[in-house]
Amino acid sequence: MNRLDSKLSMAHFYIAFGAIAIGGLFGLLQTLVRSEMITLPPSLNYYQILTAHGVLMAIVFTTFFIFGFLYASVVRTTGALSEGRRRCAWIGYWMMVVGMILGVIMIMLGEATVLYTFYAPLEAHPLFYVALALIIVGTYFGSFSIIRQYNHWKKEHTGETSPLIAFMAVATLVLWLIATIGVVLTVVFQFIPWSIGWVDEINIALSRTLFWYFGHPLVYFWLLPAYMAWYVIVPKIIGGKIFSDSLARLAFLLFILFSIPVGFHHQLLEPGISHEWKFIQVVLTFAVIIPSLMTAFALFATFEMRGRSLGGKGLFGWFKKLPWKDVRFFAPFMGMTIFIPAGAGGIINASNQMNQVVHNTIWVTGHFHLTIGATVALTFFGISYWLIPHLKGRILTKQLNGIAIYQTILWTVGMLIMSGAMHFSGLLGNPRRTQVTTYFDHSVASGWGAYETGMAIGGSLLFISLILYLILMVNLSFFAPKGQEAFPIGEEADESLNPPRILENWKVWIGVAFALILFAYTIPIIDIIQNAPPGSKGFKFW
Ligand code: HAS
Repeated sequence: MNRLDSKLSMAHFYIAFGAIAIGGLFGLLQTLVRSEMITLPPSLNYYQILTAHGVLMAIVFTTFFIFGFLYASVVRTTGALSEGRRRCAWIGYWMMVVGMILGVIMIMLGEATVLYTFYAPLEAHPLFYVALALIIVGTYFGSFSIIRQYNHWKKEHTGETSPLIAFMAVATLVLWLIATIGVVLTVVFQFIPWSIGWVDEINIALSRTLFWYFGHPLVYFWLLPAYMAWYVIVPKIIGGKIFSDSLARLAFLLFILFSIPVGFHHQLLEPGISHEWKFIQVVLTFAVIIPSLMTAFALFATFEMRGRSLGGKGLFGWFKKLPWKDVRFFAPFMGMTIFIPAGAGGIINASNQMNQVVHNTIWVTGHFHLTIGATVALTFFGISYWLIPHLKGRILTKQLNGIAIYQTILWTVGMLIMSGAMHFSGLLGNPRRTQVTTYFDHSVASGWGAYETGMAIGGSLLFISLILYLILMVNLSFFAPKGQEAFPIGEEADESLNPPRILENWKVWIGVAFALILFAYTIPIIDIIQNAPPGSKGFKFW
């Protein structure tokens, strides 16, 4: 990659590392406070650091890391960005940085203690919502630059199939662009006027519906870059092949179709939405599981083919042949393994009856620490172990690789302990989004103590792992020996197969996606607006 594009990607990664460092520290503090091992100084309150943790980890770390990775992937496979596209990307970057700084300042001033989902009627300072809007508009500049780059490649290579990873980057951004319509509408037309005081009340059901229209595809915006690495990069690292290029493209397209019209599965316990529409969106939620099952199938196939080609015998002999000592494979593999129980948890959440048991309990917090905090984060760690040295002209030495393996193990074990404790105590009814609750020493609540301690132990291991990770990142950025670390890009097992052209007909897929969205959302949203109860004024508790 040329120097200018490397610089662009690295600028995103530096912010991502800063965010995970501070956000991770807040995460540790939360587990220690909840388990009553420490009390915070009076200048900080639990909900403030909970908000900062959520925003820094789930919004800032992910978005900056993802854009850094998407730029690198597209540039690697379609060539350097033009001057104009690079400028556009930098404009987006600076908007995101300003938005991020503004948002964090508002949180630290105690003016935006609304958690990362900023649910109404909790009200923040208007500048917090402006900060969110800036981050999103910034991503539009970045998306524009990447999509233009892809289109340019397509024009110059008429009739050819685009590089798989560039196609995946564009699919991820198409999903993002359609999804953010919801959050932009609620932030611009509901939250900003309400927080400034231009209107007194907010329609809560509408704001949450628009939020979750965005909120669920948001989780696939986090997941799809991890899938890009699983489908395209991991096969090359293990010396194998991509099982099927067409299957991978189809999986990404199915995410565009099914990840958006499903937001009601986050609102199954909310009033004001009829059961029929919740039922329809639950059915669609089960449809969005299919591309993940396809992914699991394709990955097993890739691993088995490679293991057998190395002489693995019997039903599972191939398993032992995989390169376990290479962190570029080991870290994402741990992410995949954790995604099996994490995905099963998602299926439980999506099942209406079982959602009644787990909703608003710390089970859900356990679910998303296994998905985003483990599956996605471990894959991102795996990516950074080769991408950072690649961009900085350095190499991942054997010694650094060894430390990175320990970092991965610590993160995996820490996350399993912490999330396991969250899942179990959630089943007992332990609520999420609360500091500490004993319900006047109720017998069930007193059993949570052990789980809270488990969370603190898991959280502490995670923090140690995070420190190791940051040390490695500093090393790989500035001190590791100079050299050329590869940017692995896999090839399809059967290269004679050409993916059907329909897979790159974006008009068809975006058209079907909008049809599904209109079907799933039009009537319920009209209903929410027409039959709205009186709106709510804002509340600031902390
Ligand atoms: Fe979720 C809540 C349903 C996936 C993140 N989810 C959340 C929240 C977050 C989140 C952040 O239906 C909380 C939001 C909040 O603050 O309120 N989720 C699902 C479903 C899936 C799912 C059905 N979630 C994710 C992913 C996330 C994520 C991915 C982040 C990246 N989720 C829900 C529901 C709620 C929810 C409800 C609301 C709960 C409530 O009541 O509040 C599915 O996409 C999962 C499908 C996944 C699979 C697994 C496939 C496995 C693969 C690995 C293969 C492994 C290999 C390795 C090859 C079916 C691909 C081999 C290994 C060997 C050992 C051999």
